[in-house]
Amino acid sequence: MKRLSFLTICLVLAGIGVSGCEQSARMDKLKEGLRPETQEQRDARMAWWRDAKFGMFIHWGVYSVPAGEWKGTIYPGISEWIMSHAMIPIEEYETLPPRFNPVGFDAEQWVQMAKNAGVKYIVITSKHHDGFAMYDSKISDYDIVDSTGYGKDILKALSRECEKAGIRFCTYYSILDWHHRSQEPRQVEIDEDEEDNWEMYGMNQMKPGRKEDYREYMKAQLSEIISQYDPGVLWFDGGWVEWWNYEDGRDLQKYIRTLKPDIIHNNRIGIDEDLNEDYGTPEQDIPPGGLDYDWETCMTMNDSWGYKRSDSNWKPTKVLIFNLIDIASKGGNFLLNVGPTDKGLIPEPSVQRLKEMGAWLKVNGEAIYGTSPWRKRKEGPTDISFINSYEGDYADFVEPEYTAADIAFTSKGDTVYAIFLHWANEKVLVKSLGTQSIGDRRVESVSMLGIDDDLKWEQRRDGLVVSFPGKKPCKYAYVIKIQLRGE
Ligand code: H79
Repeated sequence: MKRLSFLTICLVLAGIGVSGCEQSARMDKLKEGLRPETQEQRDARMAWWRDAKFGMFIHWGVYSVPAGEWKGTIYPGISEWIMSHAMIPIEEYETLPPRFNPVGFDAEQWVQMAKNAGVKYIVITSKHHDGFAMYDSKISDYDIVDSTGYGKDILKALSRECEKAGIRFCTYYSILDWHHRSQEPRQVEIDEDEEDNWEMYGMNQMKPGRKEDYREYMKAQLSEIISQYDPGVLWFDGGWVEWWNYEDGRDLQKYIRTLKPDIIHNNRIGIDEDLNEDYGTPEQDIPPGGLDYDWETCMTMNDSWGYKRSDSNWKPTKVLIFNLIDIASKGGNFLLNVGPTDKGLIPEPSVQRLKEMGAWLKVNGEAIYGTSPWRKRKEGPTDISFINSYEGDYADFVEPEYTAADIAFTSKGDTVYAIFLHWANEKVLVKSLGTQSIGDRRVESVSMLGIDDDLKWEQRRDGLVVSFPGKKPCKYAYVIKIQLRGE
């Protein structure tokens, strides 16, 4: 007893709580870092984000005007990189803002659409790599209020609507900046056979002696963003350039934390390999086994982040819903992107998919929001992740042949959610819930989300046998909720 309490005290002093090595490694990093924060404080700060599970990314800027085309050429790749792909000089790119007039933009409508889709937070580009600010920046004229005919601050409108709707408003900010005069494209040999010459703009250069200037500029803009729109998350990007180093990342981190102590920021602030950032950001990818720290997969619905007129490679709704399930079963968040047009409209295929995801979540949200991975991530022969790594054209996509033996799991306290990837017409066997697998833990009740009456069941050694109801409560995937007896 004495030894146990001594151990407990040590753990508390070390600030690592109960769950071992990985926490301990993180705490060491935190102790070295700038935020003197215990695990409990961190948990409290991250709580809303961890529970949220599903967010909407919005890539909107003046690149929605060319929408992937420049001087009659459709450029391959993501549309918000058109300045890089078409190697557009700053002065030429500056002709875009006057042409940007999103008369169809309706903040209330966008936020209602997000709400109905079941997203809990929105991350919008306040400034992408092209350097154009989508809010009224006082320290620059290169923004939506000062250089477009439209002249209205869309971040202001959206942040207000989000607050009304109970959705967390968050902002993306690019460290890399193709417009700021401190930087210039890298002089690289142009390979005409390459689809894009990423390095020229993607790895741009800082002019000698100009970095301090730019760091001040970034800080001033971030201070405006934080004070005016109170973002829950700062989603950094583009900190991969050579001129941005660890110290710069740390300094910026300290700065934003001073302005808003409970702010959350992603791992692209430029302090990679260091765990003193809040979460990882796998892009267009779902890690096969999840990650042992907080993470969020960001993904496009077609192939481009910004609106691209020629891009019709839309993922089927089912793929998006399965991705959300897969991610939840691995303990991550899903940040799903939309790219509005230069008229301020969200493309119809995106609207349609969000609506269907919302309908699914209305019935099954309980198995996603606020859940944690269960002791088993999945059972059954077909890997739900198969479709996540599909890189072909979705017109040719053949979905794997799922059966009612294919199940993903999430959990909340003594409740287990078995998410079936296929409908069953009669009885199913959930092997992972047999006494052989979960020992003494007994099942107390079994129901299906969206169906009123409890289901018939029997817990055997080899599994939990459940009789499916006579009718489907929704499309795509079906959740059996299993209440285990508390300990
Ligand atoms: O905002 C969206 C994209 O515009 C941006 N991030 C998402 C959220 C982005 N997506 N892909 N990329 C950026 C790819 C960039 C790749 C490269 Fe590089 C940049 C190739 C060369 C420079 C970084 C450094 C990756 C490889 C070397």
